[in-house]
Amino acid sequence: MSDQKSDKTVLSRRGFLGTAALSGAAGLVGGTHMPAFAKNDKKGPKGLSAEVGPGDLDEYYAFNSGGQSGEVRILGVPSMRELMRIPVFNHCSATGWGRTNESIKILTEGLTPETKKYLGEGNVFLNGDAHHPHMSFTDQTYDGRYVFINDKANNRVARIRCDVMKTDKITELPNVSGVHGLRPQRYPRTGYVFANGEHIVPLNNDGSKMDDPKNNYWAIYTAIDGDTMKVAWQVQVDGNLDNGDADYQGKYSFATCYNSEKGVTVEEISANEQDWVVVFNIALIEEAVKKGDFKEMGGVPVIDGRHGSKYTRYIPVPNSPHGCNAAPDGIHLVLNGKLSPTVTVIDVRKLDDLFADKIKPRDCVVAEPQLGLGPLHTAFDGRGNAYTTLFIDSQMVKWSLDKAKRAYAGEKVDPIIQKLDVHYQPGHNHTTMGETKEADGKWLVSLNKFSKDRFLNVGPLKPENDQLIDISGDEMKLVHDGPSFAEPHDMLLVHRSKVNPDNSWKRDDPMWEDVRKMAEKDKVTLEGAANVIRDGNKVRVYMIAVAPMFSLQKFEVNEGDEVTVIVTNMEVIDDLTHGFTLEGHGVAMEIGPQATASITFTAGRPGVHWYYCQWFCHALHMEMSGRMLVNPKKSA
Ligand code: K7E
Ligand code: CUA
Repeated sequence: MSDQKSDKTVLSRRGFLGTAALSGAAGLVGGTHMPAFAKNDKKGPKGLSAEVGPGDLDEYYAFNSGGQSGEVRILGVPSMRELMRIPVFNHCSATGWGRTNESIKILTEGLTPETKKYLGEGNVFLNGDAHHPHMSFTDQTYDGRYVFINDKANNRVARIRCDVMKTDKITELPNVSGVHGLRPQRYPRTGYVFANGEHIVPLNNDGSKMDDPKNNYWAIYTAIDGDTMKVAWQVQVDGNLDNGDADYQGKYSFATCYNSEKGVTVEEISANEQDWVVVFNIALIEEAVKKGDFKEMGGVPVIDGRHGSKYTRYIPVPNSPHGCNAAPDGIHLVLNGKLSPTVTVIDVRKLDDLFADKIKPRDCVVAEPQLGLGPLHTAFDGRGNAYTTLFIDSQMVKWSLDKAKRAYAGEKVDPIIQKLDVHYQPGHNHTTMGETKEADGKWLVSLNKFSKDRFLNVGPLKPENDQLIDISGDEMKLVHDGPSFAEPHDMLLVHRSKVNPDNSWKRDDPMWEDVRKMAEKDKVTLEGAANVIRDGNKVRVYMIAVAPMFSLQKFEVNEGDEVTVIVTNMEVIDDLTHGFTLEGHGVAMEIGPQATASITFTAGRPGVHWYYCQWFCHALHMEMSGRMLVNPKKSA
């Protein structure tokens, strides 16, 4: 089944960059592989069914990144049904994310002083580029507390609370450009969230040292405290940082580098035949922070982790490696070669000796199988098999870790078990529970960057294609195509037993702490019937929502007033969400059962303006409305 001969083509730089990356030649981004399965066959080889009947529940939650859409999406697996969208770095018309006071606070409070100044008081970034959603761990497995995700576009890391499936903290990382790879600490718990700065920039990026990138530009590795979402420490490294992972022991974390050259053009960046993976020694770094062996920059400790540092090691890896994946055996780390047809396997048990300088960096390598063209990411089934995406070959390759090690040791054995065509050009892949010690080897999802001819034509912009593959048997079997909008880079697949969201908000939730304090000052309660408080030209309008009515069906303000509307949903029934939309003011928000939400705007338009509930809630939902009367300014 394996096809190693045809993979012997070692990627010449000219070949890859010239034909695939730059020109997008038809053979490389076009589908040269025919689908090797019956189109309507939804059963895997062992009979695992992707069919989830009406009313039946999926076995797994998938948390998909929304890429440049800036959000996170929840899917059910194996049905691949999209269940929910969680606004994170984006702006959401339905929920008012980016517009409500509660979301603006979350979107602004973690910004650096420079960014706050640049955006101006109360303004938020409207975009983000979300790549890597990962759940918090306790003792090497998912614990259902949080999902963390990076924003490459505006250098942020966000946290989603899994009890209500809403974002609750966003932190901008100082000193960093292009926050890309992100992974939580697996053991003893999260703990740290590790985030990679992909782009090299001057350390004091203030315009003073913009030339001579080789000497003046740096990449920064960040550890964020997952409990407080504050930066714990940063490490200055040589080269750049792409993807990362953490070990299963809580001792080391890792980041791949594809720009050891510190180039600033494609040619420069991909010049070297080898780049590296950086290994971070967590205990030594923590000690350095305690002892004060750092420079403080942007309010956080920055440790020198460049070559020669005792806090890091650099292990050479061919060639511009991308994905960085720790196997659930707790021993192996796979670095995906990208421009090299190989993946490099490291045994993390050798790292103690590496830091003690008893062995050389490459002595940590225990396998380097040649898999095919464009290996980007690897997932695991918990049975000793690995699954690597081949971007250029448009394939998923299943291979044996053990055989790869034996081949590296000189034995004549082929580690490749099977290659399966995927449609087309896969980036990340993910297996059920595959990044935990509870990897169960049931399903694999291939997140493909192109769909081409797989769906009805929707115009020049095509969906991506998230394909579901049954890996429960000896052979991988493709069972489902899943179109998705821009652009799931990564996914986490967690068993439903680990995730237990609430059906309703709790009235003492910290989300509306500020509004509660405001109500106390105004001597009203959020749960009280209806109050309009005037405070100079500021007006606070408190109301509750119970289907099919707002407790205020009319309120009056003056032109120019700054109006804050605070709505509390008093429903005790599951799934009874209300909304508040004010016509002609760009004002809309979601109010979930037992939640409070608030929104502030200027009453700039004299006249009658209706507000209404935009969340269908009742047979009289259309009638769930009221009027804001704005008195014109009296002319002097
Ligand atoms: Cu490979 Cu940002 Cu994880 Cu995209 S990265 S594919
Ligand atoms: Cu309340 Cu619709």
